[in-house]
Amino acid sequence: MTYETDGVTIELVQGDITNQPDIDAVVNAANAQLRTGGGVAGAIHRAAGPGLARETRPMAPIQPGEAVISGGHDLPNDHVIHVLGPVYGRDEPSGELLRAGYENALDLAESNELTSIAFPAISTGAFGFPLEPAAQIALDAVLSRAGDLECVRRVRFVLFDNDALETHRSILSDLTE
Ligand code: AR6
Repeated sequence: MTYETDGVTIELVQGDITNQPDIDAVVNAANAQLRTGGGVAGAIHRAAGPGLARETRPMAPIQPGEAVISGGHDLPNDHVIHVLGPVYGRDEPSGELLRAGYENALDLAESNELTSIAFPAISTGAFGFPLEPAAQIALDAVLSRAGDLECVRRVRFVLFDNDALETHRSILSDLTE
């Protein structure tokens, strides 16, 4: 599914965040130490190679809602934007922190003059944020920011399974009707 607003195309796809070769920056659902881990962080660090952790070590730790940018190393992307999402039920207010993560990632893409960015569903795995409210926050954050974006022209959500894709699809339809 694609949706265009203010010259920005929002794309929803099912796939793997490490296999998005046509995108300038992929977003990592990071841990505070910016190390490898499970889920997205494990996949990104495996695909990027050890140079990624070497580069990110001096930038750690980061706080919930914060974003930092690195090179893409062996990934097909020039950059990785590392976002620490909130742990649901621990980092409060979790909705505001999740929104800040998306906004800060978009700001970093803008300040680095990138034209495309791909997000996974931050915090919805190990960090336990329920998928529906997380998708609502993520999509609303991007839709609300679209009018302010000058460089970013494509925002892709890469959803790991069909359930996550369908949830995002239905929420994007509701938000834009
Ligand atoms: N591509 C796209 N989406 C994926 C992929 C992938 N390769 N792998 C998993 N997902 P998570 P979090 C989905 O746990 O909740 C790590 O251990 C997954 O189905 O990666 O922010 C870090 O080290 C889920 O919907 O991120 C942190 O400690 C979503 O991506 C912690 O987990 C996010 O799942 C971060 O937890």
